[in-house]
Amino acid sequence: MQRWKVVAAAVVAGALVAGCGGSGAAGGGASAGGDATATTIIGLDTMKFNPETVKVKAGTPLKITFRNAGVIAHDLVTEGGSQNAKLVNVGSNKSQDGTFLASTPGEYKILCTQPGHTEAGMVGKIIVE
Ligand SMILES: [Cu+2]
Repeated sequence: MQRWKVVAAAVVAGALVAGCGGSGAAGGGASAGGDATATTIIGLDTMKFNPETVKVKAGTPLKITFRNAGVIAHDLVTEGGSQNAKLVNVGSNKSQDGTFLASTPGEYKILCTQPGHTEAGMVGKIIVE
């Protein structure tokens, strides 16, 4: 039992390191108004996503790294894409990766589905061009 826990912790640590390397290499997520294929979105206890808007070209998979910079749990769920990110119950200072893909230009919602958060304004959008 103890041994299993150690192995599991090592796997998680490895995944985190790999995740950091991946997003660093892809970069570009923060470039002003540019198209992104990988981006990091921060969740805040002020019921905001930062950034609130992300752009991507139609048919281009968008890798989203969602990092919770708050104290309470947050989600990042996209809607309407042919592939949606569903990152739920991300704890304080944790991050999760997901992929959004849409082939039809338009605006797609990003929601935090924790109780009351969408209603409190914890929404964003992906503009598919
Ligand atoms: Cu939230």
